[in-house]
Amino acid sequence: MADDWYVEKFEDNLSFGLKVTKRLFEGKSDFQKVEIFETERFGTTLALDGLYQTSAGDEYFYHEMIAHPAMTTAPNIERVLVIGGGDGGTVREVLRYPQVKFCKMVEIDGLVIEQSKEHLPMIGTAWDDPRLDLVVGDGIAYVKETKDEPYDVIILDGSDPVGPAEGLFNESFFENCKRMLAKGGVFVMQSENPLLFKDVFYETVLLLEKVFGQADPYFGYVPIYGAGYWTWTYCTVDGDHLAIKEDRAEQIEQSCKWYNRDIHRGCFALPNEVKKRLGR
Ligand code: SPD
Repeated sequence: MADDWYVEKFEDNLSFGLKVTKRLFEGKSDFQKVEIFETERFGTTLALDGLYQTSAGDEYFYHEMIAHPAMTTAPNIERVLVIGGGDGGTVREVLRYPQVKFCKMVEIDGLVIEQSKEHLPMIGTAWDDPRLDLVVGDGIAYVKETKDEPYDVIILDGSDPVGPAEGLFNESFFENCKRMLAKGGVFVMQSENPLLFKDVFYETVLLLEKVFGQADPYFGYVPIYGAGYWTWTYCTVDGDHLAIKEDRAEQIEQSCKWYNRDIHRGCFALPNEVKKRLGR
């Protein structure tokens, strides 16, 4: 029997594939195709609409980096909002901080949550945390309509800007997130790969800069995302992405596989081509 490979194709001349040992789930929600399978290299893996999202073996590269630069620098971290993140990895990292009193997660696709709970329990280890308020709903509508108190940190853990995540890369959505931030608050989002999704990356960072006044992309590595090279962008109106609270960071980095204070200080360094295109 021929080997089973899951292949994400980026361009006519570039693709990324993993050898699959077992298909665990395949289904279609109201929003997207959800697939979970076992891979030899990275263990249980989630893909949405044919695009790799996360895997048991490499998820920490992504989840530690989307959470900790914001969580170690925001003046307060009592109230945190996570939009997306249906596999549970981002809220797991947020809820590692005892200072967090309330974390709301708004994920549009209940099927992703249900199947992640079933097949990816090693990623979503905080589902039962009493501080978590899990809502299956539209994050765009939530930030537009909510009368909730402001949040200290807002994290957008969306998928790529196609399908249900398209409206998450948009000015009015960013304006609503800004409005919901407490003083000194931080908004952070995954901002794609500057090599493979060049236009999305630059357009997103420039739009975030327009809305928040400060938008600092930072760089890391996620093995299952094509070329591996990945970014997140840190936005704040009146905060500072390098104002690391040493005690908070020291406490958290002990349980991290990737994030530490050296990574934090280094990851905001901009490659020359990025500096040039962003006019910095
Ligand atoms: N190209 C895939 C980008 C996916 C970003 N979100 C991943 C979700 C992990 N919690």
